Amino acid sequence: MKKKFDKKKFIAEVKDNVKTLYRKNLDEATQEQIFQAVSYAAKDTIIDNWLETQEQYEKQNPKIVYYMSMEFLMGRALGNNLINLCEYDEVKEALEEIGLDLNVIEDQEPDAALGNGGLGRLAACFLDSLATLGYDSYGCGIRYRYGMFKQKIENGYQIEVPDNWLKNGNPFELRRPEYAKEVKFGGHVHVEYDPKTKENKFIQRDYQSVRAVPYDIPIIGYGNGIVNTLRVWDAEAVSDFQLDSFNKGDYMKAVEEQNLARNIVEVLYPADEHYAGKELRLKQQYFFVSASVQAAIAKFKSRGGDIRKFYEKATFQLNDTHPTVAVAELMRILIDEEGLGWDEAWEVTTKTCAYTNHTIMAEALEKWPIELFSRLLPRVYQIVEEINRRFVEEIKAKYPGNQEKIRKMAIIYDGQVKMAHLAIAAGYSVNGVAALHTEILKNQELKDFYEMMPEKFNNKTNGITQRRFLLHGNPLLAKWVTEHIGDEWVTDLSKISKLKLFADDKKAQQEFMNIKYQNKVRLAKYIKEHNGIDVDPRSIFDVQVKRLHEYKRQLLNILHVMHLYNTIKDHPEMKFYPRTFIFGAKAAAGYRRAKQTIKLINTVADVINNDASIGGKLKVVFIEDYRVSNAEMIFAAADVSEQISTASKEASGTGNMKFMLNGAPTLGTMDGANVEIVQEVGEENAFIFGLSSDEVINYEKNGGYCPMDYFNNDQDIRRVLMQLINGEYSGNDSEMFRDLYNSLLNTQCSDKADTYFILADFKSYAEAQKKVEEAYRDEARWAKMAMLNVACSGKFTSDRTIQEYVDEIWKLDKVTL
Ligand code: 26W
Repeated sequence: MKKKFDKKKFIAEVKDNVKTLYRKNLDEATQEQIFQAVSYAAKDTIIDNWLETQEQYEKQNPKIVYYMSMEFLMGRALGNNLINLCEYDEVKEALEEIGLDLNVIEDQEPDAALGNGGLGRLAACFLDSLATLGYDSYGCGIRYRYGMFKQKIENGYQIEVPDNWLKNGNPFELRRPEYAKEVKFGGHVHVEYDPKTKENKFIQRDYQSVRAVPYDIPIIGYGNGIVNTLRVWDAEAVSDFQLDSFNKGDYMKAVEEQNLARNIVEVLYPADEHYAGKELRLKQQYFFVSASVQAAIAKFKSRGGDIRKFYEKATFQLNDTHPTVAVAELMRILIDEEGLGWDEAWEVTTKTCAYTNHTIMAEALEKWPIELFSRLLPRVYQIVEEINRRFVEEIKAKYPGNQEKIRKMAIIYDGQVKMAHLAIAAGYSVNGVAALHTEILKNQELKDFYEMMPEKFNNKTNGITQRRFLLHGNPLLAKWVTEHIGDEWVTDLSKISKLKLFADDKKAQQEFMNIKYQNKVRLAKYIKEHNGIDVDPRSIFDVQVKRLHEYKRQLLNILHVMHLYNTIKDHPEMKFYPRTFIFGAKAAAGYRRAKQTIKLINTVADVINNDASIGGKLKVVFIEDYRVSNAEMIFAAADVSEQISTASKEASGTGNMKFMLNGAPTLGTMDGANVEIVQEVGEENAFIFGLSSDEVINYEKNGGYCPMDYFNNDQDIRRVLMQLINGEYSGNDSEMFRDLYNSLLNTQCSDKADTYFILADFKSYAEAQKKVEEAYRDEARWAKMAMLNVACSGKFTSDRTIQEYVDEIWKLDKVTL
């Protein structure tokens, strides 16, 4: 099945591509042009497999999952595609022969950053696993012209720079205009009685349209010849062709539709866990959802299915509430276009849609004002109203006379359309993303829904793909693992537990630590090039990389660094193992406290890194523009994984799993998937601290938390807090960090201060950090601990997660080529 790699042919193709694309010979081409040429050469093989896969799918007609997501954080494609084609080493060698370095070529590729953080990267890992496991699936999303902004740090502050990722063209995508769909906005609904069917017809009039044009991106299964599709929709104006027909002469409308099309896919909203109710965002949601639902139905019908049995061949997984309008759009098409009755349509819809919740943060919940929703989507709104009317009837039947239940559970209430309620009412499955998170959903956040329909609720603990985050990102360790236990771990990560046999082996420990050291050298070089800072690869690399958010508590980390610095200055004679604290994080552009925290990290870094008196014992580095491509290198080089969110707030986390897979023990709270990581690796191989989620929830419910007590009673805390406002880190500007100070400490005991319990957890965090240092001093102990983290990471592959989704939710058929 798999064709043997033909080196000569590949080299010839690369040369040919450079010629046809750029009218150049190889030696005249830039590295970027060579990247394009190499990618097109790889695409050649991919297209063959893609054709063959889709042919098989047509023949076998398996059930398809449509993974609907506003975000797909794919990162770079070339290296990963070569890995999954099992041609990485061959291509590397071929390129070397003509004097080219694959690493340099890979570095030319911009990240496909069509996502913010965890939710978007999870979607990308899921696609990789779906293809590798052999399931017919589509990722459905938006082809944003501008992805996640690029972050520059100027004078310690974050500056957002537009991410023009398509500037040089995307060699892997395929434009498919023959599958374009029309999506309608606005206007009003005209009701017409049809004497033939004796039923009303609902016709949208005076609307504006855009043409949704799909771009297909190949998703390559590992070593199995399967190529699935990520379908991202671009928007084009329809008016070009409509002007010639019934819209003739409506010039203003044509121009408006041009603008609508231009705006709709322009940019990814760079806000993570924060809902802002922007009209354009709702347009984006309906745009890609409507096009995707239309495409799914078209495919189903082309395979000769009876629309009343749509759910037997298709399922929609809603990645958070962002695509939830799919519920109403499917109803609309089934009723208005396919002629089904309400009950028939509802049966299909509720057997098709399933919803994943990714956060309990209240500010992330999507609620659309009725006015906006009904103006933009008049027919869809009618349908949501009817869904709500019937749902409220159900609530009434179940809880007679209980107005409180209606207030808390209705889909439309207080002038708003609540998307989570719609997703739960219409979905056949509601899942959380880690065991603790799902329990919190069932017992707190979604308690009423759980009580009413417990059968819908289930947990699917997140996972990550070991192909990208070990095989590609950490080639040295990947090779070492394979040498010791064979290569089955690449497609069956449970096999990595075989490494446990080597945990006490001195030679294995040394080799393992040596690989970590080399990865640290690689990162140190990157830091030198990008930050101009010298860091010692022999120091402990303590890493926190993730979106900047108060609940993730980067502030706790940097306050502790300030405390360590105080301690070193006070006790220069004290033994202290050299430490490098590494941060990487983007802040939402309008999130002031998050941006202040970045500034604080950078000013603290400036002071500490330039203080010769501490003899380089402590370094602080803020890595600019944290993203998938540099993440791969950062995980590989980490000694310590900072997972320090306020317990109960981090739904799962997935970075925690990437660190573990790369041999960095967790320093963390009992939050999200950390709980399960500790279960797998054992408490003795992690550093756990802080309030439990029950304690946090109890404080939140009943009050009684007083951050001022900590300020009063703990000198170390008082000292670092005073340093926020005494100019120590701000060139004597006592106002620069005043907001941060105030956020932790109102002058009275106040429920509004320190909402994320930083002061409550400070001491136990500092103690856990001491234990890290102690453990690291004992080289054999540390090596064993780090190796056991790798060995116990088997559960956290997205292959396991996807298999659970398949078995318990989607019920897909497995396809083999
Ligand atoms: C409407 C604005 C908005 C944007 C993004 C609200 C919420 C989001 C996401 C749900 C935020 C997110 O990425 N959540 C993360 O999802 C990961 C994958 O399940 C989890 O591992 C993280 O814990 C969770 O924060």
